[in-house]
Parts: sequence; C-alpha cells; structure tokens
Amino acid sequence: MTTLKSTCPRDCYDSCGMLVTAEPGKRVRVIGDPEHAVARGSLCAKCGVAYNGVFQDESARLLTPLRRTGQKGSGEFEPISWDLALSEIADRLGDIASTRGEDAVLTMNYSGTMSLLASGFPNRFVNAINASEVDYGTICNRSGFVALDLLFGSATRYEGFDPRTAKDAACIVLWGANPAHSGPHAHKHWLADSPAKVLVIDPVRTRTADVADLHLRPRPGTDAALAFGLLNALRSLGAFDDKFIENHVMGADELDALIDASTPEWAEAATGVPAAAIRDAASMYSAGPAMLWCGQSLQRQPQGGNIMRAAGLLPALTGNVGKPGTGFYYVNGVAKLAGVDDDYLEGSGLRARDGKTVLALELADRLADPDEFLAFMVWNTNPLASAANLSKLRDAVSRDDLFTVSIDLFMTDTARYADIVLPAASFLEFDDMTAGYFNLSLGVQSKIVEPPGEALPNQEIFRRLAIAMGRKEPALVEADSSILDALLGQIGFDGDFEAFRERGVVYVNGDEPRIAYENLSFDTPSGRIEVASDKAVTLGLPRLPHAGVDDAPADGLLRLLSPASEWRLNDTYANDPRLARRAGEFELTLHPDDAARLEIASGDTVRVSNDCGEVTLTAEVSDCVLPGTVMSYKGRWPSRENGHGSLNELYDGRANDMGESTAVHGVEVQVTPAA
Ligand SMILES: Nc1nc2c(c(=O)[nH]1)N[C@H]1C(S)=C(S)[C@@H](COP(=O)(O)OP(=O)(O)OC[C@H]3O[C@@H](n4cnc5c(=O)[nH]c(N)nc54)[C@H](O)[C@@H]3O)O[C@H]1N2
Ligand SMILES: Nc1nc2c(c(=O)[nH]1)N[C@H]1C(S)=C(S)[C@@H](COP(=O)(O)OP(=O)(O)OC[C@H]3O[C@@H](n4cnc5c(=O)[nH]c(N)nc54)[C@H](O)[C@@H]3O)O[C@H]1N2
Ligand SMILES: [Mo]
Repeated sequence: MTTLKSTCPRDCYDSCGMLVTAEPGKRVRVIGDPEHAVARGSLCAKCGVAYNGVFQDESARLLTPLRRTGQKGSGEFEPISWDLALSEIADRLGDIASTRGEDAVLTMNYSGTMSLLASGFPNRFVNAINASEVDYGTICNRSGFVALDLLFGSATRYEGFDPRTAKDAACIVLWGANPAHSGPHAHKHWLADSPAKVLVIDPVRTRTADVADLHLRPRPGTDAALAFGLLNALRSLGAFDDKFIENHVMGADELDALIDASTPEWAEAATGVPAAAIRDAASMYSAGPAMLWCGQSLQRQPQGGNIMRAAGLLPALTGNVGKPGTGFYYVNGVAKLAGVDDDYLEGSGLRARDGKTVLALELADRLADPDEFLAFMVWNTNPLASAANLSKLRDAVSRDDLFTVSIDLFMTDTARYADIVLPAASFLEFDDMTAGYFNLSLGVQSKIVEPPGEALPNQEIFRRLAIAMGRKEPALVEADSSILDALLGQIGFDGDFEAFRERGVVYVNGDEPRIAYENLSFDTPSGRIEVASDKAVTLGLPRLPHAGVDDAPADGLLRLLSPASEWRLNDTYANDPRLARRAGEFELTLHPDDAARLEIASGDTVRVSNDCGEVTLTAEVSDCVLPGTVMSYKGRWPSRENGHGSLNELYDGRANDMGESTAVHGVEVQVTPAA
C-alpha cells in the first residue's frame, strides 16, 4: 500500500490537499488530507465522489486514440494507434499551414485542469506552430480584471487579499460569490471560523447567504447603484478615510456629486434593497478592518465591468487597503505571485508571429467561417457544453472542412464532434504542481497509478505531437522532471520534487499572511488608486464608475442566472452517475409570484426560450430567487439531457461593457408551461 500527498487541480477557490492511496488490485482511494489547512481531512461532496468514481471508471474514460467513423456529433469512432493518430494530426496541420497559413489552426484550452504542466506546457506547442488561440478568459472573468486594473493597477491580476488575514477582519463582504458551492471549504472553514461579521450581497438566497449576518438582495445587474448607496451611507457615518484618499487616491472628489445623489432611499428604488439594510451594511463595513470578496458573477452582467469598478470604490474610499484584515479579492494569480515564469512554462519565446485571437463569445461565429479556420484543437475545456451560442457552435464544428482534435479524459460533447480524439491522463496519473487562486498555496500533484489504457498526460501528448511534426526545438520535448525542477527553483523551494511531495504544500510568504499592497504603491499610471481614470478613456470607457443599472426585463420576460452548481465543477462530473443523481432533474427555479402568473407549479415541465434558442426544464418554485428572476445551475452536457440542451442554448454571446467579456447573467427568457 502506498499513500502520497497530492492536490486537487480543479478550477475552484479551495485547492484542497489530498491523500491518494494505491493498493494492488484495488481502485486508488482519494481522501482529503487531514494535515492540509484547507481540506482538513475531507473532500467536497462532488470531488470525493467523482475522484473515487468516474475518474477511475475505465468504461467512462477514453482509453485509446479514436478516429471518427460516423457523422460529426454522432459519437461513432474506431480505436487507432498513437502513431497513426499523431501522424494524421501532424499531416493535416502541416498541410493547412503550408496551403492556408499557420493561423488557420485554432487552438482552445481553459481550466479543465489547473496543474501547471498540464495547463501550461501545451502552449509551447501552440506558440511554436504560431497557431491562433481562443481567448477563453472572456467567458469567465475578463471584465473584472479590466475594471480592477483601472482602479488598482494591473497587479490586481495576481494579487488580492490573502485569506489568512481574515483573522484581523471585523467584516467580510461576499459580493456575487457563492462559496457554499464554488469553494465549499472556504465556506465551511474559512468563513465559519472567521470572527468577522459576514455580509452577503446576492439576489439569490444561497447557502452562503444562510450563514451571513446580513444578506442584501439587489435585483441582478443593479449592484453599481447599491455600491453608490453604500458609499453615501459610509460617508454619512464618517467612514471615508480622508487622509488615505488625499495620499493614495486619484479623482475621488469627481465622485462627490454622484455620491451625494445616491442616498440609501434612491438606492432602494434602483436596486430593491431596503434603505435601512443599506445603512446597516454600511455600519458593518465601517466597524473595523473590512475585506471584500468580489465574486466572478458580479461581472457577468451587461454592465459587469462598471459594477466591479463601483464595488472596488468601497475599500478605496474607506482606506481598507494595505493593512491586516482589509483589502479586496477577485482571483489571486498565485503561480505568478510565487515567481513562476509563465514565459518559460508556456514558451512564449517560441512564437515567431502572432496568430489570430478569437474571443470566447465569438467562437461560434468565427469558427463557422471556412475562410478563417480549417483546424480546431481543444483540450482542458468542453465548449460544446459551456460556450455561448451553442446551436450555432454545433453547426460550426459540423463543417466537413474543419479538422477537429479533442483531448480529454471523457467522451464529452466536444469530443463527439472531433475527427480525432486523444485520451488524456488524469491528475492521479502524473506528477505535477498546482497553484491556488484564493489561498496563496502551491501544492504537489502526485502520480499514484498508471493511466488507464493508453491515456497520456497532456504534456506527453504535445511532446509526441511535436516530434511527429518534425519540430526540433528542445523546449518542445523538455521532460516533466526538468520542468518541475525549474519551477521549484523559480518559487525558491529548498529541495527537489521528492522533498516537495513530502511537504505537500507551500505558501507564498510562508506561514504569515501576506498583506496585499502593504507599501500602498499601485501600478496604475499615477501610482495611486485611480477612481477617475484617463486610461479608461483611452479604452473607450467612462472616466468614472457610474451608478447605472440594467433595465428590468421587458413585459413577461425573466432574467436567467446560471451560477455554479454544488454537484458539478463547470461541466466536469456531468458523467458521474452518482453525481448526476445528486444533481437531479435539470431545474429552473422561479419565484412563487411568477409561477402563479404563469400557472406553473413545482415539478411541471417548462419551455424556456428566447431568440437564441430553447430548452425544456423542470420547474421548482421557491422564493430563494427574486420575482422577475429565474435560476438554473450551469454544467449540463446537452447530449446527456435527452436533447434538453444546456443553458448556453439561450445565450447569444452578447458581450458586456468591459473587456468583451461574458454577460451570461444578463440573458432574458420567456418561460411557458410545456404543452
Ligand atoms: N451558462 C453559463 N455558462 C458558463 C458559465 C456560467 O456561469 N453560466 N460559466 C463559464 C465559466 S466561468 C467557465 S470557467 C467555463 C468553463 O467551461 P469548461 O472549460 O468547458 O468547463 P470544464 O468543466 O472546466 O471543462 C474542462 C474539461 O477538461 C477536461 N479535463 C480535465 N482534466 C484534464 C486533463 O488533464 N487533460 C485534458 N486534456 N482534459 C482535462 C474535463 O474532463 C472537461 O471535459 O464555462 C462558462 N460557461
Ligand atoms: N461547485 C462548483 N465550484 C466551482 C465551479 C462550478 O461550476 N461548481 N466553477 C468554478 C469557476 S470556473 C468559477 S468562475 C467560480 C465561480 O464561482 P462564484 O465566483 O461564486 O460565481 P457564481 O457561482 O457564478 O455566482 C455566485 C453568485 O453570484 C450571484 N449573482 C448573479 N448575478 C448577480 C448580480 O447581478 N449581483 C450579485 N450581487 N450577485 C449575483 C449568483 O446568484 C450566485 O449565487 O467557481 C468555481 N468553482
Ligand atoms: Mo470560470
């Protein structure tokens, strides 16, 4: 029996430490590491099931390379050898490059695994062949970065508060974040243990809201008005830090008139949150050091970029920056913060010329055009479930003249449309390193078992592909062990990979919380926090954040929210039978008032539609959503829903106000009882 420390590489706030145990003749056992500060001996309900379930189920895993035999999307394939698969891919990519140019090859990958080698190394190949790339950040969190960059500088891409500093906070605000689902250990331990009062701002009564001291429920897309209402109340309480503003903030006085006008009563009318609750929230936030967690859903609104900018004014104007127990958090870029050299890992120097960039939201339109792309290579993501404009995307990937390669652990909806499918190894099957995006942790990923069948780690697949294409650059075939040694050197770890495995996890700044922006220098053009931003103007954006809200949906339409499910990690785990049972019916939650008006009861089948598409769901009537709003969790594979599709049938890919980023929570739908 062998037990090793490892780390969960999913796109999740937690980055749990795990113990993986192999015994001859048995499945590997995967549990939470009792010594790991986040996991504390347990995995979350979904990963605990899937890692001991579908991830080790050879009947669900892809075991050999496959070549398509039926129509695209039919899921009919025949096994072929690695040699054949790689030489076919190499030939096709080579032909396309020589006849149509290298940029006719479009590559796409995202956060399906976040371990550094499996996510970073394949980009060396992408760069070396000068391929085009999908900028997938736009489907998740780009506009939040643009907004926080304007305010606090580009370091916000890497650094928000260190969760360990919560011990010094009097108040923690969770705004548009639901860690009860999206970071279950942060919810269960970090939030529960913190002495701070908890303020949750979310239109939905989530399980995170259930444990809050105060829950504000703005109508979706009205958070900027709420932010200004809070600022008005904070200023009345004397909570603005005039000295901090004078020394470290640019342009605050330009907001005076807007803050004057944004009384809590005005904000109540704009957002639906009672004025008294806004005042209470302001007193909570001003009672001592306060931390602000801006969730990724805060910016998935048509005006989501402005909302992030407005929310960021709270710490800026109250001086809740640079001291223990303060600050803001969005996404921490821990690898970068720890010293990992992205350019080395991803081989940016191997690129001789730029390819094209395709924003995630325009994927369907751009891929439909045969004059642009003739090959599509996809790994670490499942766009045929998660991307916008799904029915158009299905048509695009059905093109006969498009050569599609999918690399995954499973026969996903995306793999079904591929010409060649390659089987990837899971995190149990190769050594690697992970970096968190909430906790400032770097963890080991340990190989505990051989991959099933002929599956290979992403890195090995791309090494072999480089060789099949006759590439000579040493960086394209660098061994994992050599890269891991280099990464350990970059983060300053004192020891080799075996010593790192033994340790399991290391933290940026060691045992002490890192105080973000402690020296109060910001890498904005002025070096201060820029409330008023000339840079924004050069980007075609307003100089100042504003208090505008989205219009309420027109007659009869309802606004659809599609946040993270407790039983899925994005679309991952949809094919685990036990988790599919837990997730249950594909439900749409609607408020009792709307249900009464539409004559819909819990359990009814409803048609949810708009100009973009339609899906058939099961109604659940509950006042956990607001009137005028409906909710359904993301993460369904259309192929597994008897043709009921995914919520992304309903999102046409319209971008929001900053960074051409997702506005998926701005989707409006009609709901009717299904005949
Ligand atoms: N309606 C709606 N749509 C959304 C969202 C929403 O809120 N609402 N959220 C958006 C967001 S935030 C995101 S991030 C995207 C995510 O959407 P996706 O990127 O499609 O989601 P994942 O489930 O992370 O898909 C990862 C895939 O990677 C595979 N994988 C895992 N490990 C490995 C590996 O080691 N190698 C290889 N080759 N493959 C591996 C998994 O099996 C899985 O099929 O969805 C977006 N779509
Ligand atoms: N279990 C699980 N964990 C996950 C994921 C998953 O799919 N499942 N996905 C991972 C990924 S890729 C990401 S990006 C993160 C996302 O995780 P989070 O950052 O927590 O974001 P979401 O779950 O999309 O939404 C959080 C909350 O925002 C609320 N919200 C929606 N619209 C508004 C609004 O207009 N105003 C306010 N104030 N709130 C609003 C929603 O009701 C929801 O409760 O989670 C990661 N972790
Ligand atoms: Mo995401």
